[in-house]
Amino acid sequence: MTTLTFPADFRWGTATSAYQIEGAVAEGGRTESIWDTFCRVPGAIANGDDGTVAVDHYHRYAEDVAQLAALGVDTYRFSVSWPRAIRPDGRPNPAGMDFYSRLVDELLGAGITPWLTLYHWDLPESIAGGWTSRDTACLFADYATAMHAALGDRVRHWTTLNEPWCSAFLGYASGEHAPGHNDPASAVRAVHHLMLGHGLATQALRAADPAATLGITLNFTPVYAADPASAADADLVRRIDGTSNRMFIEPILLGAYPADVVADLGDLWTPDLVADGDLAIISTPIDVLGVNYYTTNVVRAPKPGEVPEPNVVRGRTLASPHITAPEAIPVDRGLPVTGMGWDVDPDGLYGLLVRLQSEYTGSRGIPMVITENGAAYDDTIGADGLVEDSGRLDYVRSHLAAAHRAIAAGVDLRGYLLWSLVDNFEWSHGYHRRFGIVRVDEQLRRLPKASALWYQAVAGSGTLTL
Ligand code: IFM
Repeated sequence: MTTLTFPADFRWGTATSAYQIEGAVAEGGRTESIWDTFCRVPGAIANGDDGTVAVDHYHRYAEDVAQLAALGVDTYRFSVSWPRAIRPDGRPNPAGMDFYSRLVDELLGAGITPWLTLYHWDLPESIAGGWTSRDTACLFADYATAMHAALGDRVRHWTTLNEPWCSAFLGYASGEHAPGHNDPASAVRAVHHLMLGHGLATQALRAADPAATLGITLNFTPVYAADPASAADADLVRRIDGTSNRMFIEPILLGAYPADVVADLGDLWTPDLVADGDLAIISTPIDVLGVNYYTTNVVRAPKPGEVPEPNVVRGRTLASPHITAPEAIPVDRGLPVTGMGWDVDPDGLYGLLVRLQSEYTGSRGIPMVITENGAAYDDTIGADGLVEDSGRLDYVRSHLAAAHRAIAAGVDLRGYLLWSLVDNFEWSHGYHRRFGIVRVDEQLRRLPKASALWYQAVAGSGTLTL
């Protein structure tokens, strides 16, 4: 048996997002988000599920904070629903602000640090053009300012965006996420306007509160060549890594979009897209980089005559979200997979953290926090009523061991926020993909799983036993 000890000030927590847990979509003056409307598109969401009730966190937030307190974690990452907090006319919605104020007070009362994400995909439906419109970036900064005015006296950790790759490419290219568009040109515009929104919001928050901890959460998916000696495979990796990973971190930390990605995008990258001064705004210094990691991919080029599988969503053939590498063929490595069908690859997390530290964050003195990591598995309930989720527990244990290895190798990693506290609405997969360490049953009762009891011991001791 080996026991790994994490740094004494390492942050332990869990994460959720508003649309996935809150429900109460028509209460307290909340207006519709793009996810409310997208969920009504026939076939968009498995089983016709939606976030109308979700896990009713809006009404049960105190119970959920009690679950966090029982876990003994010190940090909770949640997101604010923009259409709950801000009215279509741009003014704050008092009932919405009051909900988040009560949530923050409940957390602080339990000794838990609130880690607030401003945007986890539920854009107000009332914003014309969504992220294809440059104006949305300015509205996002106004929203950040309003949230800070309401909560800045108690919230010290602010994340602008969660996973802008998903917002842009799943929302506007593959159509798998709201608003469900299939237009690569719109996806590219969305990338830049999301990045600009991040920069403008960071500037607004910094001006309001120079001492706050500001950052962004990016989802990184390392990609490897099936044949390291193949130039064609290597070029696919370059292109996919470009649009999945480098296109988001480089404007923020290096102040420029990767030139090869811009070249690959060709006419999709229109001359009017980036205005003078945009990259200076986008690269406004941040204090922490949020890293979401779930899996890695291996790809190969098609053999002569081989036709790649089309990317089919809801019966329609779409442009691949990897719009610069639609011919990439995923390779099965025979690794264990989660309930999402994602390869379990903890070494990928280690490699990612080391790469981020050496290529991007280390020289700039920016620490990282894992703001999401976790796994969906089918739950089976034992005779004693406990969910023995050994698959999830093993997943988290192996990834924590990889994180520890990265710290030992010199990576400045400051925390781990497990996705997710509770089972919730897993976007186009609906409710049957369960990521929670606390089960939510049909009556919306909360029941800690075996992984929760285990995580409580890990977080409480700051040690991991292998
Ligand atoms: O549930 C999502 C979350 O909203 C964003 N990151 C990935 C999770 C699992 O798919």
